[in-house]
Amino acid sequence: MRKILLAGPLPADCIQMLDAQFELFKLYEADNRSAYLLEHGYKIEGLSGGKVSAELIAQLPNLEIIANYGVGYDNIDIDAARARGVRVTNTPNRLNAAVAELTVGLMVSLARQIPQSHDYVRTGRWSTDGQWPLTGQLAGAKAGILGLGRIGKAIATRLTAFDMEVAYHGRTHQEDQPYHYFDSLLDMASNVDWLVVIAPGGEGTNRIISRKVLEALGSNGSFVNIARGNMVDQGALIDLLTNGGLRGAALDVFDGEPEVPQTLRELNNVILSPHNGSATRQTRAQMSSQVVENLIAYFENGELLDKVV
Ligand code: NAP
Ligand code: 8YV
Repeated sequence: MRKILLAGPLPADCIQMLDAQFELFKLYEADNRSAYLLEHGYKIEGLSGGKVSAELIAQLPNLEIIANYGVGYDNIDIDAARARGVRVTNTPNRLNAAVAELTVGLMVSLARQIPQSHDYVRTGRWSTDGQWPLTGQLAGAKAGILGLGRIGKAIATRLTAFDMEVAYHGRTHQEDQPYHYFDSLLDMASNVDWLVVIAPGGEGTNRIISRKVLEALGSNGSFVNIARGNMVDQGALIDLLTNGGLRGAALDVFDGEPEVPQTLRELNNVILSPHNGSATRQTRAQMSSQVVENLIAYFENGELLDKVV
């Protein structure tokens, strides 16, 4: 049996499927990580789960493949994997609908103040304090998507169905797409009502949403991050949300999550979600199978179903 290291916990169904096919080594259960790696590291041929640093890869001399649980792979030192000839796979596509659905849900919640007005009814204030104030809406507004990839496109079709005008920014103008392309993120931010971030995290996009970009979105603008927390200047985001420089924000991801700054948690013009983009029973079951399928295909035929490198 091939030997697979679980560097971090995975969902129970994924572990169960892996356990039926491979011999598993659970690094996250080890009392002494270094001793565990000294004892078992040389046997390991595959890896899934957790953070995969260059240091960890160096401790696994026979590692051939990392099958990431997730489409984003900023948890893996890709350069170190590539340098060692270690292959990497991820879980694209099967989560597109779930992530796009949550994005739209957060946007509707922010525009229509659903959580706040829900509390208003629940706490009995409707009958004493009167009608809830008027809110904004999505229909008729302009959305700019940073990252019109697999998930970005699923978001775009949904926002179009909500009668929004959709534009996008990325490094490439995708001529086959019906949406307006901005070659500058700053220009896009100045021209839309909603800025939606769904490009990959990692070093290449660190703080790509700078204070300048958020200021360009402006006081009538709403910011949505469903990608990665490190992509945003979170301090600037909080400042602008606090002083009226932005209308609001809907956030599924945070810099330093699961810690979320108290000032952000206390604002009324935000909708906060605990990195739930793909977190439906159906999608997570699909992602679990995808991890296992990637490892089996590689070890049986040398095939990379969802190749990163
Ligand atoms: P994808 O298909 O690779 O799309 C990524 C898009 O981002 C592409 O359109 C790409 O276009 C653009 N992009 C890449 N680097 C860029 C840069 N430096 N500047 C501007 N645009 C850039 O990826 P996906 O499957 O849609 O997933 C996107 C990301 O969503 C993942 O990497 C992950 O971080 C995040 N995610 C979050 C959740 C959640 O639970 N919240 C769930 C799943 C995924 P160009 O190549 O033309 O630039
Ligand atoms: C997480 C995600 O991977 O796929 C991604 O990039 O952000 C999510 O689906 C998921 O939380 C698993 O940890």
